[in-house]
Amino acid sequence: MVDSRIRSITINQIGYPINSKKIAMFKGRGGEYRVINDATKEVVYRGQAVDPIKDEASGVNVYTGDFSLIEEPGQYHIEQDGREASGSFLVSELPYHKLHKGMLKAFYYFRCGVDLEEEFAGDWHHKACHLAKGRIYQQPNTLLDSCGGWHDAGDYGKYSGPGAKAVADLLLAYELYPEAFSEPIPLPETDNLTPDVLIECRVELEWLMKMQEAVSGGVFHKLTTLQFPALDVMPEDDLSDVYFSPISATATGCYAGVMATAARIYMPFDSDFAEGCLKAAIAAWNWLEQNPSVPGFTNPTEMETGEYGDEQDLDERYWAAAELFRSTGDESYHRVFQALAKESFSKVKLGWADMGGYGTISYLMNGEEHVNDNLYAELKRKWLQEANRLVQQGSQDGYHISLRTEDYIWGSNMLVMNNAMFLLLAYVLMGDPVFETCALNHLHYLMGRNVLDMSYVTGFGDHQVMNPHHRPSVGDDVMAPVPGLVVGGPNRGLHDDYVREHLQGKPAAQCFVDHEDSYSTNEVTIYWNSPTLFVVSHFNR
Ligand code: G3I
Ligand code: 9MR
Ligand code: ZN
Repeated sequence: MVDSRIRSITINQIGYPINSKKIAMFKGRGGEYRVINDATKEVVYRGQAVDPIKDEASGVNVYTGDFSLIEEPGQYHIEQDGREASGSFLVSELPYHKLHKGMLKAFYYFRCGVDLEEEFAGDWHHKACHLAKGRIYQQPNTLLDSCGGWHDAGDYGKYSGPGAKAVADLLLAYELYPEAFSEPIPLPETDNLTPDVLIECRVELEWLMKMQEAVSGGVFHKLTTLQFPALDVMPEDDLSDVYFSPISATATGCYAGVMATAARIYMPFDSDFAEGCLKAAIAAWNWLEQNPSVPGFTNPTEMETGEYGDEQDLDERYWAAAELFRSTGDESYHRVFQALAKESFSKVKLGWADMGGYGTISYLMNGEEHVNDNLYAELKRKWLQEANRLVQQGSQDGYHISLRTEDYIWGSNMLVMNNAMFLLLAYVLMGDPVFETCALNHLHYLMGRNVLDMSYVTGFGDHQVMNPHHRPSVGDDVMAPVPGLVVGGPNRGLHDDYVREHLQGKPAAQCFVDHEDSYSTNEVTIYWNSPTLFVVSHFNR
């Protein structure tokens, strides 16, 4: 049952792994609390909520109650005299098993160009959408196949760079944590040989291949209608012409990066496909070499859909060089990578606009003995420095996450989950459990341990998002939204009319509303789901 009240004792609404730190947050007041076993109604633990932090981002005082001593699997809740009890949560070996499957299944729901059949999509089935050919914006008489892939978000646009970021997260999750994906979802194509995550990523990769201009190797920045359709339009009813926008260097760099990654990952499963990915990556790389300095993408005048503007393309080139080197061992990519590493752009970010972190981690994953050891040491030092900064930030935050007040921007939940992913990569490099614990705190925030007591994932948690800005969820006749979707989260910029009218003056972390009109706080995207799936994968093994 979904509860609409905001409770002041907040927890991860799914639960806690047995061997992890288990902490609840108490808003406004500390003191004695009790943990109750739901089944037996017995008090299994008494503790004190202590150490208040005056939390600027949330605008409240937050006390913590640590009940890590509970190690008996079960379903529990927390009570404190004089206020409403917390929600119920699970303590178990692998509490995020269902969440993990749901988050991977979410990508299936984002699929474009195929029937989502009832057998797999349940209540959220719908007919195939966006089957028509797309027009090249600069040559409107040329029509090309544009079918397939995933919708980007609550709209039906398909954007190359963000699509590549999402696939990169999933492939990295699979590369590091294959055991997390051992069980089929299942998907229509499940064959019990290829992991479902690779089946699902291939849907996007095959669409991305259609975004590459055959003659030049450059990649169209995006494929969208000129305007967004109305909010209640189902995908199969969105029949306006779609356009391939002009090529961009950022899209081409991302494409080269993700195709080179795929070439490596798919080789054991389908060598023809893997070789095709490598060819595609090299063709994109050649375009980049021939176009060393390109202005950032801006929407052509009549196009009002997402811009994904990004002036800096060196980070995408850096990622591409790293992946091409890693997948081929060819020193020429290594030389370019080393040269790009001297340029000034962030080497430690994982956003759709900032792909430098993917280049760095790819290089580090070669192992010290296979690369330039000075550069290896320098990049590793940078990674650890940033990870330590995040831990430090988390220790000062009322809800134990690494966002500062100014970080509550559009898609703040991407920062939450990117930072968690970043910390887990630091844990892979260093083995220091501090990074793992801090990463898990970010998942606890996402799943309800936050000032709004809100699970920011549809379909999961007892106080979950119910009204995302997501056209299929608005346009269908089903009460519940499509499950497994991560929404953008609090955005202090108040970037849409609904929040401008209702949330003036709120603290940053409270600038969120579960209303379908609030696209700047309550939309969903593939690249907010993807780092979350990475993080949940780590904890699902
Ligand atoms: O980076 C700056 C930061 O330096 C500054 O302090 C802060 C202050 O607001 O702004 C930051 O920039 C923000 C940027 O996202 C960061 O990624 C912008 O304000 C913010 O407007 C921008 O929002 C983007 C939004 O499109 C509007 O362009 C989101 O990241 C991006 O996820 C979102 O993407 C849309 C697509 O266009 C269309 N499809 C749906 C999708 C999700 O809403
Ligand atoms: O639905 C659109 C969403 O996907 C975008 O992220 C957002 C910002 O570009 O725009 C939304 O579309 C709105 C448009 O910008 C303004 N009029 C209302 C639209 C939502 O119904
Ligand atoms: Zn579609």
